Amino acid sequence: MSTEPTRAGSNVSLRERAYRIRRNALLMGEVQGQGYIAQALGISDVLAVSYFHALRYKPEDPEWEGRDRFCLSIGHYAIALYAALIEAGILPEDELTSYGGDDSRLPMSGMAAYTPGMEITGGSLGHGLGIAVGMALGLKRKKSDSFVYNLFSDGELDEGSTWEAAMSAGSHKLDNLIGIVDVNGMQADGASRGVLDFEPLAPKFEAFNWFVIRVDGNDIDAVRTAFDAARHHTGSQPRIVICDTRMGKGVPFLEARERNHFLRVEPDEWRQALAILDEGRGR
Ligand SMILES: Cc1ncc(C[n+]2csc(CCOP(=O)(O)OP(=O)(O)O)c2C)c(N)n1
Ligand SMILES: [Mg+2]
Repeated sequence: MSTEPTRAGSNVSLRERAYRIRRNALLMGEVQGQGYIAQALGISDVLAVSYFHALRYKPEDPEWEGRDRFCLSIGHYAIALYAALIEAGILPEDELTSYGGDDSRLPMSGMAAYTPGMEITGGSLGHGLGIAVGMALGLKRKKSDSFVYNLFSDGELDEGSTWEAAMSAGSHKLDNLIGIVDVNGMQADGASRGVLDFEPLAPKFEAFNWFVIRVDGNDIDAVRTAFDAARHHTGSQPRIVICDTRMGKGVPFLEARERNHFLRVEPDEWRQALAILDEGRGR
């Protein structure tokens, strides 16, 4: 088997990819009438860079040994990952309408056993980084040059297990591990900083021997540059890209919602949201 990396299509812009990921997420959300839509819209730019710039994978062979692993620590962000996996050609587009249904491969909380391309099962917050540390250690022992990416949320910064994993990664000098934290400023109980104030965040990871970059997670060029810097950093240390994102990004009336952890969207609003996205396509 070829060990050449394969990325799905290269002649489509990252902005267009992000638009299509957002669109897929809205179409899935519409099936259920509600869901973790604001997070999906917020993280789409990061997912576009991940799947169409950074990650090495073969869409037709999601378990290809030479792939980079993309771990989704946050089970409830599954809708966002499905949207990206569909765009990447790892999941078929026509499965989108099964989202959240009985016997669907696309359950509302991510399950590795159900979904091609879903590396880990999330749901209980704070475990993804620890699993990613184990994967990164294992890959190193096998002399693999694959990277492990782990996307986790600012709510997961409240979990002690996240910090145990962070210290472990720094101690083991895991230069094949790239953390991505979505600092959208919100959690189920309201503003993140009102629950536990994790700022200043960068120095905390630096203290655990991580190479840290902080970026506007909705500035696609900045995210791409940050991902490149993280991957090509030459220090023997894990890397983290802290992404400040805006929930609901791309659909202003959803951005403006206050209780946005689990959004209920009225039937006519889905079409309005899609029309707004179409208007801003590629911008
Ligand atoms: C260990 C654990 N504690 C509590 C929960 C319940 N829970 C689900 S999502 C969530 C909010 C987590 O924060 P974040 O992921 O930042 O929320 P978002 O940005 O999606 O609003 C909580 C507390 C859980 N899933 N796991
Ligand atoms: Mg959050």
